[in-house]
Amino acid sequence: MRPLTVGAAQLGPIARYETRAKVVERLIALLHQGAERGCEVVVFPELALTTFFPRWYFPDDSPELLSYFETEMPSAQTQPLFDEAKRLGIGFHLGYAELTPDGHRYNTAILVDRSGSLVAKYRKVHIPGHEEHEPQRPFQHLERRYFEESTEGFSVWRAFGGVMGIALCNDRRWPETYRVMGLQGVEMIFIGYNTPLHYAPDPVQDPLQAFHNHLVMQAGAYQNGTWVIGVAKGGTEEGVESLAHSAVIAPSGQIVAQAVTDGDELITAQCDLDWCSQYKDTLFDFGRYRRPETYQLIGQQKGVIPPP
Ligand code: CDT
Repeated sequence: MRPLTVGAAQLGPIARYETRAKVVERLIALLHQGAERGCEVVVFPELALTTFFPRWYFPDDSPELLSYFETEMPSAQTQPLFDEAKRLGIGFHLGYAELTPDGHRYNTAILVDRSGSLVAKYRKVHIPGHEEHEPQRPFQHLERRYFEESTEGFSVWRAFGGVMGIALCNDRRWPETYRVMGLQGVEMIFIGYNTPLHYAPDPVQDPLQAFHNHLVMQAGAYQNGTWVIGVAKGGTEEGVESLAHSAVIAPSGQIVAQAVTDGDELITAQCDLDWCSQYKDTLFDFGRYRRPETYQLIGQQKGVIPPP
């Protein structure tokens, strides 16, 4: 047994003008619940410090747009979270909007260990949505305007007694995300998400959001023999309904804990990292059964090229 007690700290809505201080108070309250339940790591969602601002169009130099980005981590406003986590001896995963000193903007997540040291930084690879203002939509999804696609790809890190990986929201829908980490021996993947229930390009998908959410994460977990911790910012935020359904998923693909509200809620599970090898060493023994020479198109080709 290599047990790791994990808390998935789902967040309810964050209002447009809610201060960082107020949000950090909410995160610390969830950390305290985590401490009471013996958590070693608490997982906060994507863009956990602010409202999901890509729903609005802002000109590039808008002060409000810039106000949603962090220029340092920790900052004066987020330091209390780092301090309290360290005092409690709990590690955490946190998603936020990052503005680098040379002006690059990424949708980022970090992993901090139980001693308060930064273990990992991940910048979102798959950026969904659109680049230009589309006023015919009930709300925007302008991630592609506000964030660059990271070229750094998917890494894994040794932490918490295992091999940890990070992906963010839309990344979870792509099998390559899990497989690239699977090939590096990942044992637990943290995935924060903000998923509006309404998908303007094809609203027929709206009632399937919860199904698709679990479908992709359960498949990714099972096919790579890894734990997946999916954590939402859910509920109705500034009039936009977003998916909750945070879940802890075992290497078998089974959901072992699931949120039952769409607000701030901590779900916990004791995750045996040794469970991974039961899949990695049998049905999904990559070294024995994979046929990469037959998959070359995956690494070489981006879009679909049907036969003539
Ligand atoms: N945050 C994020 O990546 N959300 C997307 C919405 C897709 S629709 C533009 C998701 O895949 O859940």
